[in-house]
Amino acid sequence: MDAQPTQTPERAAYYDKIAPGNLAPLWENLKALVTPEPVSPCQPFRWRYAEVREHLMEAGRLITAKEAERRVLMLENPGLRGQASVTHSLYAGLQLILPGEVAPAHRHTQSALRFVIEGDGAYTAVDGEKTLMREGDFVITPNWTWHDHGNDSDRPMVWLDGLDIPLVRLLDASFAETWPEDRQPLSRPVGDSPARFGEGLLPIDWRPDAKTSPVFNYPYERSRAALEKLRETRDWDPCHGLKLRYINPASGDWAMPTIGTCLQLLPKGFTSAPYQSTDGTVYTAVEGAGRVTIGNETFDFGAKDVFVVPSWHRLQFDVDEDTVLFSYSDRPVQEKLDLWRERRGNA
Ligand code: 1HN
Repeated sequence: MDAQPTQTPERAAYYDKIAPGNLAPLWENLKALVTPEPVSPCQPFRWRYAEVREHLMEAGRLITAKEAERRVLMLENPGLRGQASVTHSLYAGLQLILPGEVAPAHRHTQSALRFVIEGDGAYTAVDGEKTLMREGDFVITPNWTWHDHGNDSDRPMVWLDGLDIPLVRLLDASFAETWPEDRQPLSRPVGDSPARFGEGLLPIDWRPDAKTSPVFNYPYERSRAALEKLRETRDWDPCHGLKLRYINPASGDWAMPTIGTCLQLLPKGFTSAPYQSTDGTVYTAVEGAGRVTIGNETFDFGAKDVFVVPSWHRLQFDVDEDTVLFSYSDRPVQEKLDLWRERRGNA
């Protein structure tokens, strides 16, 4: 099982002979293809927000949001440079919209999430409805929905974009269209979706026509309050502290079909038990500070920093303050394919 086949001159000559016919011997590749545990080219990495922010503000002087279509610095995994990938399946970027700017309307088959890092009051419009965004809000652009962003506030707005770009590329399923004008027409008032879908109620005859949650803004104020209330029970998970997943209220499933999103609280002084899972995960801290060990690398992090934990890398937190982490991964996809696994502690 462990030994690779022996290399011989005859075999090498044979491989050369069959190569022009687009043929290759499985037996020379089997061990690398079917590994006993996940082997990922992704590497652990942490981006310090203060450093990326400087580059982003410089980009703000180099190009407008309109010319760029989306003024984003991609967070590329150091093991996947040039592939617009933060993990093998997912993309991350930091997007800047300056006061008065518009990022013009388009739609695509890739699903997107926005997690607001800085600013207050810029909007995104999704299929005819605007939502205003504040720090810590988790906002969804479901696949194939028209979306444009604008900043009518007086401060720069920065958010973390998470998309399933590499996954859609793997499946060769990308379609995109642009709207003829910068802004799409609005057909519903601000607050319409939260009223219809975000209050534990649903319109009587409404049936979902898509897998993505019809709630497209999960305000931080409410998610944070939930965590704060739950801490009273001291029901800390040794690996996760207190961890909640964002759901689609119409199905109870993850809020997005391809990207799983969570918000968790680690109390001041908490050291987590080691944890591994097959879903490479992107994290950003909303509040707090501490250290994260990913595989055999330790990074310190503070609020607004972003870090990536590749598949099956041992993850451990050690925090100095109450720390709130937002995270996203491809876990919904892996679960549906019966591929997702986790390992808790050193078991
Ligand atoms: C996109 O549409 C947005 O709408 C952001 O803000 C990042 C990266 C790749 C492809 C489409 C957005 C994107 C994107």
